[in-house]
Amino acid sequence: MNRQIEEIQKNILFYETAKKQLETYINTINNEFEVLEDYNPINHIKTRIKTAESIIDKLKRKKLPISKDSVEKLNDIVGARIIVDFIENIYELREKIKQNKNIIVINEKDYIKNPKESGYRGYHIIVSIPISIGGIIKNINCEIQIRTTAMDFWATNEHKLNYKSRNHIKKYESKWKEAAVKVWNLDTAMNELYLEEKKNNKKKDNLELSVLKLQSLDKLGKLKKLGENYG
Ligand code: 0O2
Repeated sequence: MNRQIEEIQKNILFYETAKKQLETYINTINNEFEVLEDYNPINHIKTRIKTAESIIDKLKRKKLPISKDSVEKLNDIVGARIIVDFIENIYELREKIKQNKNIIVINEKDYIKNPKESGYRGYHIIVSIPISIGGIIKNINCEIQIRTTAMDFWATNEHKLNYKSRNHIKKYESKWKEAAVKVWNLDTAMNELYLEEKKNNKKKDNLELSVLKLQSLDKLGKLKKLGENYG
């Protein structure tokens, strides 16, 4: 086991650097929302590098041999989780990520429209980040998970008690699914309110814009009159 862990740790510098890059890109997007938009949907951001034990667990679950090659096939050694307020924000954020020229999107999985059998919901984006160390360039795939606070509430609890638990008990699976449906109902109700607010704000913005336009036209008219008087 120790030798396998050593092997994995040789690559750690690449993963550490990719994690820093990913953090920079995500923070830029966060600042973009903060400065350029009226509303920042990002609640919080977490980044992590998968532990060697968790990597080995995953390889076993996927029935892959425990080797450097298999590890390099995993897309989520470096991961970021972004928690947003409402379902709609997930898709707004996805657009921002795709617009960012530094981020190369490899794959997307919409577990919101197609939830997992367990009831899990979230939006996963696999991105590739080229990292150059000691003359070697490696494209490191990283996983960005986007969830609402409600989805994260369910997933975090389920992860602790069920998903990773050695005492995983089948009879509780339906209870977790039921809880996931309840969380989803709450999430969609909140999302409807968000969409309503967004619509109202747009109307208000349009109205304010029209008033501003009228004011400018009025000023122009007055200026024109002044010009005529001097002409
Ligand atoms: P951890 O401990 O969270 O890191 P792939 O071969 O790439 O298609 P993979 O890598 O299993 O398959 O990707 P998938 O299924 O798209 O996403 C896996 C990650 O999503 C998990 O990572 C979890 O973080 C999360 N996830 C998926 N299903 C569930 C679920 O039923 N419950 C919870 N709580 N989380 C889930 P890891 O590495 O399995 O675990």
